[in-house]
This record gives sequence, C-alpha cells and structure tokens, in this order.
Amino acid sequence: MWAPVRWGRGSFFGGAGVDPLTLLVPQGDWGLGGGGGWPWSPAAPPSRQGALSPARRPAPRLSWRRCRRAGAVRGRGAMAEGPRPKRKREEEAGAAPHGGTVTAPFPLAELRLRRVLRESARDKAVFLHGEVTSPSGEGTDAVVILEKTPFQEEKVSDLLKKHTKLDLQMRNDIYSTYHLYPPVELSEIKTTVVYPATEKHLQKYLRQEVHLIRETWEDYKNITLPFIQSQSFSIQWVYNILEKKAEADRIIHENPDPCNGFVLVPDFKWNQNQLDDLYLIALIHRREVKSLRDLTAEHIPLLRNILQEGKEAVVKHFGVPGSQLRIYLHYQPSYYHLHVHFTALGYDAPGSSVERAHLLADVIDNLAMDSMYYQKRALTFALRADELLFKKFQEAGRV
Ligand code: M7G
Repeated sequence: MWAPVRWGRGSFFGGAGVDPLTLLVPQGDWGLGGGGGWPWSPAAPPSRQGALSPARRPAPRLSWRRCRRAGAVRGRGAMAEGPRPKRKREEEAGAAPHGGTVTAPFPLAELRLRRVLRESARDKAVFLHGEVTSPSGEGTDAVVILEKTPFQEEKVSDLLKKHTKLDLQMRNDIYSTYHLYPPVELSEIKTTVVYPATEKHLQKYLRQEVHLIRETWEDYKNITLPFIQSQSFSIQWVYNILEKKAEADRIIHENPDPCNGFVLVPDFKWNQNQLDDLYLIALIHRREVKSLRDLTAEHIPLLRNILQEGKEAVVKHFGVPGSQLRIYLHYQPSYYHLHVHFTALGYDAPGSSVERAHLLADVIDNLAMDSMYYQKRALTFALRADELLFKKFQEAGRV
C-alpha cells in the first residue's frame, strides 16, 4: 500500500527522496546502479565511489547568507538580486513541505489517464497527465513520464539469448524485421512522476507552439524578475539535496564552501545505466543567485570551481574526459537556483540548443571581460504560447 504523503508543493518529489523507478522496476536501479552493471569501472558503482558521506563531509563554517551580504556591497550585483520571492520567504519561515520520507511507491495502477500531454517518437517518451483515484489522493493531478532507455552494451547478448518471443513481421530477400519480446528485467521503462503536479508542471510538458523572446536587461527587471518572484517552481528539492535530506547517497562530488561551493549529482533525467546519455547537475550552495542574469565577476571563483572540479569528478567517477562534456547553464531555467548542466557531448540532451544553453566556459570569459555582462546584454530564449511569462511579454508589447 502507499501512504497519502505530500511530496512537496509544486516540486518534483519535494524532498521525499523517493526513487521514481521503484515504481516500475523491481530492482529499483534508477540512479543507484543496482543490477545495472558499471562497465567503465570494475569496482563499486561510480556514483558512490569517492562520494563523501555526510559524516565525512566537513561542515561549512560560513553560512551562504554571508555570501549574500558579501555580494550586496558590490552595488549592481546586489541590485540583480532583487527582493526575495514570496515562496522563498514562506519556505524559510517553515511553511513549505520538506524532508519527509516516502516509503511506498506511487500508486501507478490507481492513476486515471486524463490526457497525453506530449509524445515523442524520436525520444521514445510519452508525457501523461493523470489523476490519482485512490480515496486519499482523489482528484489530485500527477504528471507521469514514460521513457524507453538506451541499450546497455553489456546486456545486449542477454537480450539475444533470453528473449521470451520473436515474431516475424516481414521478410523480403535478405531483409527481415521482427517483434522481440524481452524478459521483464531487460524491458525497463524509466518512469518519472511529479505528484502532486501543479498547473505549471502540466504546462511545462504540454506540447505547445513556441516563440523566441529577446529579453533586454530592462525587460528582465520589469517583466521577467517580477514574474519569477511570483510564479517560479518551488526549489525545495534543491535545498533538500544541499541539506542532504534527499539524494545524499547519489552525490558525486561536493565542495562545501558556502560561497564558492556546490554539489554535483546525477540529474533526474539520467538513470546512470549507460554513459551515452550521461547527465549531471551542479547545484550551488549559495541561495541568492537565481540565474545567469544575477551573475557578475564576483561569481567567477564559484563558476571556475564548478567547471574544474566538476570535470575532475566526472572523469574520476565515470571515465568521461572534460573534452567530451557539454557544461552549460539554461536561460531561462525552470528552477531559479543557479545550477549547471553536465551532459555527454554525444548526447543530444533536451535543452542543449542555442536558444537555451550557455556554455559555462563562455560565461566565465564573458564575466572576466565585463563584470556586468549579463546585466547589459539582451538574452534570447523560447517560450511556449500559453506560458504566463509569454503573455507578460505580449502585454508589454515586447513580442
Ligand atoms: P532547468 O534548466 O532549471 O530546467 O534544469 P529544465 O528541467 O527545464 O531543464 C533543472 C534540472 O534539474 C533538469 O535537468 C532536471 O531534470 C533536474 N531535476 C529536476 N528535479 C526536480 C530534480 C530532482 O529532484 N533531482 C535531481 N537530481 N534532478 C532534478
């Protein structure tokens, strides 16, 4: 049975620490390597190797709040911060949900399918809007993402030998195609659940017409910043990682410095079974930096640490050299707590296109040339037609 647990207001799992793939995969190997095999390392799963246990991790001596004060004396760098979002104030005041441990899996069988939000033949993924029908969750929206995972080289021979059925579809001369039915342990479907899902989550996954926006610094201050402060996704899941309330055993690397430190963890999108779609995120310890727009030269040491230490950690844990990594920030991000994406160069990761991804090395160079670079230049990004931010740009006559 599953317990009626609040998994966070508007956040993915909101710190529940639940492993979403325990929902469908009996081995529960999402992100944990259990039974997954680690072909690039004969020893323990790389995600665990060398990861500092909370006990071994030196306690930060300074608070991230002191970074904010240090930043605040730098004039415009502080201005870029703006007033604190309402939600953030509520979370700090203890109003936000966090921390609780969810022990039971999500009740997938009790989900009533409302609609298919999006489906992608190329990515072999489908995004569903469902409603939990069990008495305790009656009428609560959920987003469920089902995604076929890449093949794992070391399991391919098992697939050939242990398939349960092979049905001929067609044959023509030397060519033939079949339906192969693999055994359950070789037919994993990566499943991601957002529950309870907000309207904003539903919008995020709904296929929509998109438009390019060219945002000046004035637009940012007058349109985007007020919007972020009133609307953005909860970032409780980020605080849970930073405070080791969730995903603590998945940490690949940590620099505990409250001003220039960060935590590197496997991204939600990566099941860690194969390197082809390697995806990690670095979450900074300090809390007042929302996005690229807030960055000034003051943040260069932090960004350099992420670039340098992140690359070292990835080569150490996964054997992937820095020259095969795409390391970048999103603008606009979905979550306004600065984070950096690390993806395999050969992987066409969602969000790595020119209208969204900003290479970290370029960001550092830009800031070194001009501390106010990101408070001066216009930035381009795509918005879906039904997004509130798009409507705000429309109302302001900027689209
Ligand atoms: P983003 O650029 O803010 O937005 O990136 P995007 O999701 O539109 O790309 C946030 C990144 O954090 C994404 O790559 C997410 O897959 C990842 N992410 C989101 N959540 C809620 C979690 C989580 O709970 N744990 C981990 N490890 N990654 C997450």
